[in-house]
Amino acid sequence: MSADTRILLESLGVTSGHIGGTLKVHSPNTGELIAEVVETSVSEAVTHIEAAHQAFLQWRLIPAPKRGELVRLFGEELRAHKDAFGKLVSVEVGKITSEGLGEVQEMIDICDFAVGLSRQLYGLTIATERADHRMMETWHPLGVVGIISAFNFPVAVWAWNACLALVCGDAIVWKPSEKTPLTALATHALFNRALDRYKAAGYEAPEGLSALLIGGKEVGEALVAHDKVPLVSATGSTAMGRAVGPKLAARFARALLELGGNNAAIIAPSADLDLALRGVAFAAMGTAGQRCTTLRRLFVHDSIYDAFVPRLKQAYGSVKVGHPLEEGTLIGPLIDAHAFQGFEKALDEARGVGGKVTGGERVDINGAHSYYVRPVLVEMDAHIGPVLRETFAPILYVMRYSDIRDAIDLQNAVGAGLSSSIFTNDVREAELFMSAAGSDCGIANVNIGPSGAEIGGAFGGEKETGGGRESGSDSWRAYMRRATNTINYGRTLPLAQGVKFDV
Ligand code: UN1
Repeated sequence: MSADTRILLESLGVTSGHIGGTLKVHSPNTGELIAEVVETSVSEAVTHIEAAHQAFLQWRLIPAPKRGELVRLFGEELRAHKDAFGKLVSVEVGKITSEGLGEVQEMIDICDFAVGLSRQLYGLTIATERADHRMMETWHPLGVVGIISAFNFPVAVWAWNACLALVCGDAIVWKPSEKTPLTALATHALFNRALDRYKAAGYEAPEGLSALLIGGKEVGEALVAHDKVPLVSATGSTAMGRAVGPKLAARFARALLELGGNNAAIIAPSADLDLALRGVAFAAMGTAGQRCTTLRRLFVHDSIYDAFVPRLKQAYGSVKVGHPLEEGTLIGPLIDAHAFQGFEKALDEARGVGGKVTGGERVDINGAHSYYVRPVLVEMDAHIGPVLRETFAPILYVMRYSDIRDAIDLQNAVGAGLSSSIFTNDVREAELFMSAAGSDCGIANVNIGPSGAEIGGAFGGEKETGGGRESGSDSWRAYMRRATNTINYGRTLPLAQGVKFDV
C-alpha cells in the first residue's frame, strides 16, 4: 500500500487487519494500485446479517432519543476528521477537494438531521367513528436495513440511510461499491469510535449493530436474499435495480431504489443567463459528470440559443481538468477505464446521429492508467440515440426548443425520472414546470441546476429511477413499520360500519 494512503487510513482509525486481501483498489487520480483489502465471504456476510438481526432485537427497545445520541457522537467524529476523510474520498473516487469535503459535510448534516428526528418520529391520532374510542398510529423499528451504495457518493449515501435507520431503531448492514472499500472502512472505523464513546458514557449498544460487507456481487446478493432483511436501500444503475427489485418483491421485502438519472434543464427566454451559465456548468461538469443528478440534457429556447450556447462553450473550454487535489482543478478523472469506454461509445453514437461535438478529448494528467477527459457539449438536432440514456460522464446534449410545452414533454420523454430544472423569470413557466402537468421527476428545481441537493428534502425519483425517497422530509418512514391502534375505553363494543353482532 502506498505510504500516503497508509497514513491517511491510520489517521482515520482503519486498522491493518483489513489490509492485505484480494480486493484491489486503484486511485482514479493516477491509476495506481493503492491498497488491497480483505473481502467478506458469503458465509461471513450471513453471519453478520444474523448478528445484526440479534442486535436489532435489543436496539429497538432503546428509546429513540437515546439512539440519537449515538448518531450525534458519530457526527462529532466526522467533524473532527473531516479534512482527512474528505481527502480519502478524493483519493479513492477522484473528487476535487471541495467536493470530497462536501461529501463528509453531507454526512455531518444528515447526522444532525437524524438526531433531531430521534425526538420526532411522530404518528397521528385519528378521529374515530365510535364513542369512547381512540385511534392512533405508532411507528416501530423495522429490522435489519441492507444498504447497497455506489462509488460516486461512496459514504454520504450510506450516511443518509444509516443515520435514519439507526435512530428509527434498525440495525444496518452495508455493501459499498467494490470500487470504494477504503472510504467504507474509514466510515466504519469512525462509527466504531462513536460506539465506544457511547458505551463509555453508559449507554447500551448491542454487538453487530452495524456491519460492513466488503466484496462483489455475491455479498450483495446474500443481503438481498436474506429473510431477516426487511428493507434494502440500493443506489446504483437501473440494471442493478432491475435485478434487485424483483428478488425483494418475491419475499415481500421493501425496496428503496435510487437508480439512474437522465436529468434535464430548460433555459427559457426570460432566464438570467449569467446565473443559468453557472448553474449549468456546475450541474453538468461537476464531479466529472458522475452524479446521479448530473445535468445531461439541455433545452435552450431558440431566441437565446445563439447568445447562450457560445458562452457555455467558452466555459467548457476554460474549465481546469486535473488532479483533483491540485488547487484550481474543477474536473477530476473518470472512475476507471470502463467509464472512459462508455464515454467514447456515447460520443461515437452521438456523432453517428448528427451530433456536433465540442470537447471530449482525453487529457494526459497522470499517464495511461488514469482517465481524464475534457467535458463535452454535443449539439443535437433531435432527441435521439445516446441522449435517451444515462452515460456516467461529463457529456451534455444541447437542443433547441420553441414551445415550453414541447420542452417539458421532451424532458419527460426518457426512462429515468430523478431530477430536473428550469431557468426562467416567468412565473407561469416556473409554476407549470412544477405542476402536475410539468416535470415528472422526483426533483424539480427553478433557477438552480438539477444536482447538488440538500439533505433536508426527500431525495429520489420516479419511473426507472426506482421510486424510493431517502434523506430528508418524511423519508424516515421507509425505515419503520406502522401500526394502527384502536383503543376502546368504554363499556360497550360498537362495531365499525354499524355492524351488529350480538351474541
Ligand atoms: C447521487 O449522485 O447518488 O444531489 C447522489 C446531489 C447530491 C447527492 C447525489 N446531494 O448531487
